[in-house]
Amino acid sequence: MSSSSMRERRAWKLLHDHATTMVAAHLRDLFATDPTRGTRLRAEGAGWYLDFSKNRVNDETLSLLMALARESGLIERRDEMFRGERVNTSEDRAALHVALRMPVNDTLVVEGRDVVAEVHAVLARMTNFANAVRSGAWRGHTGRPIKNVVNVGIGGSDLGPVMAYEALRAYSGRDLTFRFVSNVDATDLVEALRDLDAAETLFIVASKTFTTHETLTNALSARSWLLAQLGDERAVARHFVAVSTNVRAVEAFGIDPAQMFGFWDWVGGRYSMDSAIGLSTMLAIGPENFNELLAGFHALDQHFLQAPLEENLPVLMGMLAVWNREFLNLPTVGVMPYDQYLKRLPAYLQQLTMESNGKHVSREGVALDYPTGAIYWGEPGTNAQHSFYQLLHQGSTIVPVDLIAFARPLNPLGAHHDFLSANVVAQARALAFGTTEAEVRAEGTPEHVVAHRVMEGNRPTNVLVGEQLTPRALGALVALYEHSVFTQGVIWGIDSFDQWGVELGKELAARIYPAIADEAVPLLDFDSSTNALIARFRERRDQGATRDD
Ligand code: G6Q
Repeated sequence: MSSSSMRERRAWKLLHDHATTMVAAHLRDLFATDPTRGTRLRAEGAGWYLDFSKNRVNDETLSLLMALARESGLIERRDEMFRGERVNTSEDRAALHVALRMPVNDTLVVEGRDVVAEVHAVLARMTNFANAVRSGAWRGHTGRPIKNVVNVGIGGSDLGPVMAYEALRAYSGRDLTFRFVSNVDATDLVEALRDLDAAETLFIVASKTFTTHETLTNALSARSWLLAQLGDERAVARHFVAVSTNVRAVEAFGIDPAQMFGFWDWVGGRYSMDSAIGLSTMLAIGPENFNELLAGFHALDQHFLQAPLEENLPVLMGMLAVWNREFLNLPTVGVMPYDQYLKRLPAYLQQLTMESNGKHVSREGVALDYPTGAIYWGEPGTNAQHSFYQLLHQGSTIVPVDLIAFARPLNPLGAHHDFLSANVVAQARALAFGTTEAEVRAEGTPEHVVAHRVMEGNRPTNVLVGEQLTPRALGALVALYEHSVFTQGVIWGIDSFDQWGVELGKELAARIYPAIADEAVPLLDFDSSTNALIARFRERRDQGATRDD
């Protein structure tokens, strides 16, 4: 296994030379010279079908990419992660999210503890609690059953829960209302609570560290809102539960540790939706469906472990992402789910991909001389087609796109689904093949419009097709991206599991807060722009009318 810089590896050098010919290759020619391409360059696993034939690669590219994966130690690093070794080097901890979905009869002993047993002990507590709330056995302080669940958390303690709730809404108990509050902007909390009755509302305070400023601020305000309505401190016990690794801070907040659902330092925030952070998901879809979600994650984990690299979905997607970023110099990736229930998936994947691989030094802390994580973004199709796809088809920046779709709808209605599917297929084709000048002319296009209608094509896509959006399919899809992100991180030689870049902003906000909140704080000792902005907020915060005036 190699710890050398990516560009020093033999396979990288071969790819570099090879890329000089491939940058000129057009997908039209690649398809024309190989009629079997569309049925060869595809792979399947854990219920997902991946068509990667519309990437700007040929067989040599793929075999060199797999050589780079091997030379970079992908197999060894993958196995280290699955064994629970401390692959998160800068934080000196394991990244063992795969243990969160191991079946109950499995065993994984890490540093003397069977983590699978610990995971299932928490799952059993979550199950009891979810059943009690869903059946109405769990009563609020005034004796009424819970009708509303509000998850208070941010980042990894919010994006997974909200994405999963939206994605699996069709499986959720429709008699429960779910809200997700993350932003420290009071609007988020105020709007989430305005039509709720505290006597029927349960708050889940989800925070791994239980020190996150936004979450604690929101949780305290939620507590005040509850007490203002119910007027009794004892109500907190029936209306607040916590999901955390920090039992002391949970206790200090006033939540009984008996109502805390734990997890472990080896679960990273953005890898935690299948831990107790998924409590809101379990409350929404029920324990059986939650188990199905976990089974989907696990099935993809097994595929990642067992499938040959050449047929391995996350390895293929990860290596193609490296190819696009490093060799074709394409800086962003669009993720377009053709399923309305997946509308929050792009936001979820933004965190997963960019917080994991947006790094500038190697695992050893050495500055990298090549670009790493691409910028991920997206919106659900078909809406996106009517907004920014113009740039995808004819803009000067080429964006590789992941198109995600299902063969069967959850809401069959007339011709909707076939039309939706037709759009996925059409977009992949249009992006790859475009329209030539000759084709445009042949359609009788007026001469002055011809150039405007020409589409260069040669835009890479991955098309992912699942059978139907089930909890199992969602779990497998998320695990697919997790392991694709891991694969890319291994090639780049970075720590995909830390997030030091988020820290500076947090520290500065804590330092600036008193200067804005308290006129008595005299000194503004930042740069002149920061000082002037602070002064502006200070001066203006108490002037003018507010909504309550
Ligand atoms: C995720 C990050 C980050 C984290 C939030 C919330 O990988 O670490 O998004 O999830 O900052 O942290 P807490 O769960 O500790 O409140």
